Amino acid sequence: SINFSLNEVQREFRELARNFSREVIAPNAAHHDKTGEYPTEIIKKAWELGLVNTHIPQEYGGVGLGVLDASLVTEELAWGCTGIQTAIEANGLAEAPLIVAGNKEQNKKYLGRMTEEPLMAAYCVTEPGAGSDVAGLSTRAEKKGDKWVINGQKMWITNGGKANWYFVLARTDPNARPGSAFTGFIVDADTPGITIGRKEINMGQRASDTRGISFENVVVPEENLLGVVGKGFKIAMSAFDITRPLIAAAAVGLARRALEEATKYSLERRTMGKPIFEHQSIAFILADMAIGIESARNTVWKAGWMHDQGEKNSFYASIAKALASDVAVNSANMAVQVFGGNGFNTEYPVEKLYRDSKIFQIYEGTSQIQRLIISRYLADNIS
Ligand code: CO8
Ligand code: FAD
Repeated sequence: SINFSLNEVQREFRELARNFSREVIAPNAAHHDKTGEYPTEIIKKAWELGLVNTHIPQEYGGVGLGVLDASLVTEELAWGCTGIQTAIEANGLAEAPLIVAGNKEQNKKYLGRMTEEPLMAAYCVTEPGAGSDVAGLSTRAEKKGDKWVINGQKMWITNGGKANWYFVLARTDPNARPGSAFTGFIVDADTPGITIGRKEINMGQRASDTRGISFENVVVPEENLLGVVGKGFKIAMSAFDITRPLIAAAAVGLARRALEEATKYSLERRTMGKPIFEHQSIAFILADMAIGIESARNTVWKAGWMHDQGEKNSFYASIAKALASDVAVNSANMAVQVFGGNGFNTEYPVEKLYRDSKIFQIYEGTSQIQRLIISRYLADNIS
């Protein structure tokens, strides 16, 4: 049976996140955008309410939300500020490989501590020389005795300077095909040999902490190897099955904010003797935004629901991510248009939404990469 209604627990979680976003995130968003200051206090409060690390299973002290349920929380947090939400969600991304492949001891140690203290974590895959082309990574890990030694550089790592530990993907076999050449490791951030770069100054989502990180002879114990040697590429990809629907949920949250701001403004601002809402070309912009938001949310829910049913959802996760990112960028762009000159000005909220929206088409796999995954699936599933 198909059912679009939320149960009581889902409604409660959404309400909790909505109120927190309205009362705590949104009023502070402009400050963190202007200063680039990391929203430590806000994250701490969100953590106390159970709005951070939502995927951690209950056996490790977490709330154990599925992807669909988590998407309800993410959309609300993103409504308030996607910079702050990205900092929060990066924890979920770092934790996903452990949820996919971690053993009990690893999960107890590294997921467990996230539920005991408001700590951050980071997912380190991208490098200066390879982002879309994960198979082209050059960071390597070599076995020396009963330890692994990691050398290489990572780039654009969200929470890079704030993390307590990292998920790191490194090449362990120079010759094997991607599916067997890489291994995932959990690396404590205070391990000698790790150097954290400066905070990058980005176009948007400026509350979030993005950095390069270099690894020089970083020694990692065997017990921090995730899953099986050589299977890291698949672990890293499987993490995206969980997190791409959530990135898409965040894009929906941003688009919804843009629509709400634009609708409100269009009912107040008057030209040619009437509110601009009464000019059909403005009203139809709002209608198009609503069409995009409703359809994107449906793809988010479907991709999340499939994952929660134990089905492989990569195709649907990429559809949700590609669609919602485009909807976010278009909606923010159109909100600026509806605001006219005020839309271009930092005293009004929509220019930030426009700057913040662009990254959705880039991180967690660019819009081109989502289309690559979608089109490959079509070719592989021809009847
Ligand atoms: N699940 C399991 N296995 C998979 C999956 C999957 N989803 N996808 C591929 N594989 C397997 C394949 O089956 C194959 O296995 P085998 O070798 O045994 O046949 C192996 O992995 C290699 O797969 P491909 O042949 O498809 O590999 P390609 O080199 O052709 O490339 C992609 C695949 C899809 C292009 C891949 O490289 C990709 O996804 N690139 C994009 C990278 C990306 O998304 N990076 C994001 C980094 S994180 C980030 O941006 C976070 C930002 C925000 C953080 C805060 C908010 C959360
Ligand atoms: P490239 O891969 O060099 O791509 C350049 C252009 O070419 C893009 O338009 C791309 O779509 C296109 N292109 C590339 N290959 C193909 C192809 N085969 N077919 C068609 N078009 C193609 N990474 C992490 O590991 N962890 C993080 O926490 C993280 N956070 C990030 C936060 C921010 C703010 C940013 C900017 C990036 C973050 N990233 C993170 C990295 C992000 O995932 C990559 O930037 C992204 O995957 C693109 O890689 P690239 O920048 O190397 O671009």
